Amino acid sequence: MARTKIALIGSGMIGGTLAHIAAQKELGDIVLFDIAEGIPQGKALDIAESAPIDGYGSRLKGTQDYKDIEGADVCIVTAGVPRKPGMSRDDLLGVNLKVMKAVGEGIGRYASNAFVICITNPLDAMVWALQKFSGLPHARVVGMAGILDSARFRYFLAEEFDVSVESVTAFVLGGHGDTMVPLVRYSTVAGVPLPDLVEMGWTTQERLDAIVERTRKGGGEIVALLKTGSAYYAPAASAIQMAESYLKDQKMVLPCAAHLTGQYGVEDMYVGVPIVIGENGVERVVEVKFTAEEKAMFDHSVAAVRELTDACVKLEPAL
Ligand code: TXD
Repeated sequence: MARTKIALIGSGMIGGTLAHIAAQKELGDIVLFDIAEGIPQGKALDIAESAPIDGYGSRLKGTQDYKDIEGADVCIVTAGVPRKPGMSRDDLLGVNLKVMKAVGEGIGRYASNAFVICITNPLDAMVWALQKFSGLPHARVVGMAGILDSARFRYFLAEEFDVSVESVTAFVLGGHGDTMVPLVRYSTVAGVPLPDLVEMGWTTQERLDAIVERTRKGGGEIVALLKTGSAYYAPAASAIQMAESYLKDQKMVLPCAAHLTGQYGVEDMYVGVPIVIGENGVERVVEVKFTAEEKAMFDHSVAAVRELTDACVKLEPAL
């Protein structure tokens, strides 16, 4: 049987962390790709040198050549540039859109059977463009954001209630960014919804609202602390969960940026919704009912994503 191959396109902070986790979990052999010479090779070698100590058999390789991703089963894309001082969101969009073009073409040429997970920001627009540039089916191109956003929400809630993070489930929808929609009604401690917990006196509405707000700004909180970059441990863990659900056909229900074809009233856009990930990629989009207030928040978030995809089309009319 052929060995499973995982290609990491972009070998920066998240890419390197992805390689380390994937190796420790023995998810497959790992190819680190980056345009920066030496970085993917150095990280691959460093992680490979820890294998005798930790005892895993994954093989690692660093490369600047797309040919090396040939036949990959999973591709995880973090390639791009972060926002630098003086750079507008549109500047970032333009630069990373060009990166998605190169990456999409590389994947389309050498790894057209892969399950592709995009992490590059602005996430919902980049995964939408990446799918088009790669030509891969929508069911095999997804974006990572919701797992991270809900993990942050779960962590903050677990701290608030002094319970295990594993007893907390959370439901976060919409685009990745300040307009994301944490759904308190569907978020629970051991099945008990958050509004009930407020009634039971576990917390107050004000404290819950503050936790929702902290979740929305969770990425910025880490950037403000690190100063030189954005989060990478939790984003990498989130993408690995998606890859694992696909490779092991676990059929986990996970909040991800998925292509919508009418669900939630959205056409041809990638937006964060709960999906089932199994051996066929996105096997189902879970469509829940909204209250009027939730629908308004979701629509507002979708409009923000639409603005970004429209900006992509202006820059790349072929999209
Ligand atoms: O929830 C989410 N989706 C996110 C997204 C959470 C956290 C961070 N998020 C975004 O992920 C972040 O805004 C970035 O767009 C990506 C990757 O974050 P990371 O922290 O890993 O960024 P780095 O360390 O700058 O790494 C990016 C690498 C770097 O090594 C570049 O040399 C490389 O991308 N790069 C390229 N590789 C291949 N091909 C091309 N064209 C290319 N351009 C840059």
